[in-house]
Amino acid sequence: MRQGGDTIAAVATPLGAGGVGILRISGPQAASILAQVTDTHADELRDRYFSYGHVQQDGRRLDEVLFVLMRGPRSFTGEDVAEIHGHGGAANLAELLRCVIAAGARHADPGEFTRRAFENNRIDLTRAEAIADIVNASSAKALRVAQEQLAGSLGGIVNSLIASVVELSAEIEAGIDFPEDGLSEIERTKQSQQANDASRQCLDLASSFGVGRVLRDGVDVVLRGAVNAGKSSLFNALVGRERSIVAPAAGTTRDYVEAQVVWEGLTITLVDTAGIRQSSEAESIEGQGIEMGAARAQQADLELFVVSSGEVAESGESERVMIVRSKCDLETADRDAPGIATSAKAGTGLEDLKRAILTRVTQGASESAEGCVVTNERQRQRLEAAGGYLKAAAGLIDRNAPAELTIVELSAARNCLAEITGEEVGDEMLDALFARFCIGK
Ligand SMILES: Nc1nc2c(ncn2[C@@H]2O[C@H](COP(=O)(O)OP(=O)(O)O)[C@@H](O)[C@H]2O)c(=O)[nH]1
Ligand SMILES: [Mg+2]
Repeated sequence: MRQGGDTIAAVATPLGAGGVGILRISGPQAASILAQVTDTHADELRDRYFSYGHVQQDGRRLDEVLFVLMRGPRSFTGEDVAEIHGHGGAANLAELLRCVIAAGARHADPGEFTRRAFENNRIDLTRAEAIADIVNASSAKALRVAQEQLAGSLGGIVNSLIASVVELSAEIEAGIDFPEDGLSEIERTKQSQQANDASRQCLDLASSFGVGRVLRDGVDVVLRGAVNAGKSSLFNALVGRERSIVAPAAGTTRDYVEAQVVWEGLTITLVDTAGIRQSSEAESIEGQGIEMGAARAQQADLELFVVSSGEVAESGESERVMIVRSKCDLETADRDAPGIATSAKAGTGLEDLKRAILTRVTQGASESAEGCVVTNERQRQRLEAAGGYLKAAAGLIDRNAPAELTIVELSAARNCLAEITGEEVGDEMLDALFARFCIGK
């Protein structure tokens, strides 16, 4: 990532046909570049007022546009920010961007606008990450979690945890300076309780990652079972369209087919795999397909083991495996057999199956006491570490250990928490974090 200080530009809207496309410019030269490309006087540019005009290059009109200047520090990045609203369309926006680059801006790196907002203290790291999550949200629930995080719910909780740890440290530190006063049993109990409470809150938030991940990324559900069990038919019935080939000939689905559905606001990726059977040659295309399907099934959150009615399931229910009976419209169907009874042909049992899947994948997944969830592994890991240090600190207080030792644990906890909000964070980590943003964000 290059140093800030120069002026960056990028197309902020997706490249494709659209009514309006937006070009964003940020940096010390934003105003002068905007004035130059719109052939306006810099003093005519009023802060936060939209103007109508044209982008021109060498006296030639490129597009009819609306433009606005938002002077720093009251802007998204904290720098001067200009926006040019032109007509949508990849070719038009590319031409406008070329014109802005020719006027002195450079192409922005992925996430560079948001990174500047973070580095200029406009937003903390939890909110920067929430922006990426909002942009990428594929379901209503994922969007809600990201919006809450953008509103500062996680940042707020982490900041109050930091405040509580700092306060406790100060109190203990004061005890070092006046050791003759000694610490009463009551005070010690109170301090250890405070450390324990903070620890529990950290661990509670860390464990919300289970549900946070499910809400943000959705879950993978894979269909497995013998060839001809009716997996592809069930898959199509659940997806609601013909996505996977269904045929009476065994071995029709060669490797695996995926489709995304959104059920009750939750993104579910359904995966149809090749059936399980000993292929005549392990090296055959079908054999490879079966292996690919098995590998894909390994990564799934839940496996639907499909068994034709009238046949015996060769796999049992488990935490990861749900038995589903197919073809229940057939005469041979056994009503008392285990598993959820479905018929792709008659369309029966599908709602029961959906409900069972949703219950299973959200099982035990509760949001933290504050109703806030942690959505990425980085946050989870830092919270768990902070929780560990705080617990250790509480133990030291209980044992009346030297105050210096307790303070070491508390400051380690504080550093972990500060990494979540980005108060204390290395360049390398920021590079990795912003690299997952798209250009123009
Ligand atoms: N009667 C009946 N036949 C079904 C049903 N689902 C699938 N089949 C038939 O079973 C055969 C295998 O289906 P398919 O979905 O390709 O199974 P897969 O190999 O497990 O993917 C096909 O001939 C389907 O028409 C069902 O609900 N009822
Ligand atoms: Mg199939």
